Amino acid sequence: MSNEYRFSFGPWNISEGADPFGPPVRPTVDFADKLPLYKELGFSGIQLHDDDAVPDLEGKSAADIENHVSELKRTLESEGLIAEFVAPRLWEHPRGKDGGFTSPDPKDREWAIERSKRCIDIANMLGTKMIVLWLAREGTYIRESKNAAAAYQSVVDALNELLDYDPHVEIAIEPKPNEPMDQAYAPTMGHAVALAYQTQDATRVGGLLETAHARLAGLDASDEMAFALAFGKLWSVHLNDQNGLKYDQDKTFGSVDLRGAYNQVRILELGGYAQSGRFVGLDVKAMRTQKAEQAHLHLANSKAVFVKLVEKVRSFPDDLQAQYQSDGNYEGLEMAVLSHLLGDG
Ligand code: XUL
Ligand code: MN
Repeated sequence: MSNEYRFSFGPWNISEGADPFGPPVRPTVDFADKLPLYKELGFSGIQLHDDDAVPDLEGKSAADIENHVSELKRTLESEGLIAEFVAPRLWEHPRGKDGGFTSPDPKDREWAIERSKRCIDIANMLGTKMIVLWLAREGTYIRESKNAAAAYQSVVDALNELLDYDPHVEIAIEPKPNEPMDQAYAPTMGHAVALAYQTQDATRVGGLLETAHARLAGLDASDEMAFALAFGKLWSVHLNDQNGLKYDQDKTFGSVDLRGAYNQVRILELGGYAQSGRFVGLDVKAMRTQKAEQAHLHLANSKAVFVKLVEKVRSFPDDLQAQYQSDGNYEGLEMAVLSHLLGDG
């Protein structure tokens, strides 16, 4: 089994730099023009939303969708790219404005399930079993707007319907505690894994852990990964970084908390993640100040930091750790880790 990691990112990670306070500052890069960058930067996997794969998805017939996806499959193959997963972008559609699966309106709930089934079809056509559910608007702006207990059951019902629809589908839940909602129903990996175990086939529901989302929940990303790993449920990651309990920033991996990044890599190493064949996904944004020609460096840099940290983890002397542990000398262990990261030992 290989010791090597495979890397992926999504086309939205090369963006025009718009934020809630200002419009785009870089020209749009066409989807087709993003694809050659993957190989150039050493990425073999592509993460897709359903409407990244099929633009204007809602207006297309089943036949149109099939034609579009088979052409995309050929294009991805010619670029040497593997589709890691497809994710239904439920949060941008008016029907999903109060959450799809947990909307008080049964028509919205039906729409969310149908759209997710189309997403499974697209994933299958692209040769991947995995869909990712970031339950973006499944939550509340005000507590009184929903019955939270009933809402959790709606999520489980929806998961069951999707598991029924395709006996091979694997569903990875991406937890996030807030943004766009004040309070989300799946804020942590604990919630994602608990939901998985409530479904009719827990073996086919897992999680995707994003660094920034864990940080926003006030949690340690490596512990969140470890929790999923302990139950065989870490099916993907969105590595990035985050400065404090603020808006979701999607910064370059390791750029804020290098020690935290080291610990995420360490836990992936200890959990045999490379050998599992799962992708190391990035979910990073270029700074708005970045020029168009350099608006891919955040991807190259995140991957480079990851690869360097793999070396750091692999070269940390295990016997030293065992010795500090048995001496109960965690101050010593801490300094050994810091020295190692600083290149002194
Ligand atoms: C949202 C987020 C999304 C998902 C993919 O914060 O992380 O990019 O990862 O839709
Ligand atoms: Mn993400």
